[in-house]
Amino acid sequence: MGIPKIHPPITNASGPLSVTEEELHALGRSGAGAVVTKSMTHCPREGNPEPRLAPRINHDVGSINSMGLNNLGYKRYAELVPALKQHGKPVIASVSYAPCGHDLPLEEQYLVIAQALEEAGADMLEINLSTPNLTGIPIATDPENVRRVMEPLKRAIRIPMSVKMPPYNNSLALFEEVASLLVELEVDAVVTMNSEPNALDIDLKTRTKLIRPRGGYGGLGGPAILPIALGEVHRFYRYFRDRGAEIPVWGCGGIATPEDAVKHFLAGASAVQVGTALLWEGPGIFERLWGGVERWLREHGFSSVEEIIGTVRDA
Ligand code: RRO
Repeated sequence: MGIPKIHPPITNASGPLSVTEEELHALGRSGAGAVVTKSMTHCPREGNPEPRLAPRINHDVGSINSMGLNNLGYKRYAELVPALKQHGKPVIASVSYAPCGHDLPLEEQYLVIAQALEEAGADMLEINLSTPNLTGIPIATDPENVRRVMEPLKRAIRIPMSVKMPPYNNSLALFEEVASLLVELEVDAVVTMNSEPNALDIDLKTRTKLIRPRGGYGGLGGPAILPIALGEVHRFYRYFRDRGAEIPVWGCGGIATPEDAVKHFLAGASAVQVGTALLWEGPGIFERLWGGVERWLREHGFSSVEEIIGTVRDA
């Protein structure tokens, strides 16, 4: 089964404003090309203690979060899917894992959730292998974990599945290992990147850390990570292209303006996701971003995003 058409090729990133029924319907009504749910787990979760989100850090360069997988639990999201599909755009269910009072192993939790959401009619699954906020070490930092989660899913699930990856900029050997595994596993798309793990910021007036969980460390998102995300997108794009693997790369990280989105497309993204800036601006952001991307394309003599994907030139 092919990937659903995402038009415009701009969606929310899983997490911000995508937890509750109301938030998901607001995304359905917005100019986003798809609705992506908050990462869901086997059990409903309240998430980490507050304060767990610093939405605007250090001159608005980004956000730091340690939400701790606050979500309604997969059964509730499965119930919501049919109504969300009424908005006429793909519903992408983000699937994750957290320990939850029983001993169902990691890969079985992913499988149970994925099967339920497929049955509920989700158009696609985004397998989140990269939350920084459980242990500080994203699951996909270990290629064995990627195999352990994805092999059973590939055997059982018929709808398309993307994988949401952490940044690999500080370990290119690990990147190669994981990228080759994703080719072998024939994933349907790669979403890169999740928030940059283990960031910290400080309020100078009170001399306190901005968030409480995990010693004040959380995932960094927003404009601060744009260049890192572009590096991740381009690296995956080239890796797949050079090996003839037709795996689309969806860019996520640091998009707050139409020009940021255009940079992601030039680096190789065929769709993009918006997290921190969605939090700042609300679901109206999708029309602003897409309007600006269309204007940029027109002004530069292009008639579609497809014409610019991966066309960045060497300096
Ligand atoms: O809920 C979170 O703490 C969280 C998740 Br699941 C994720 O994938 N990325 C992130 O920055 N926060």
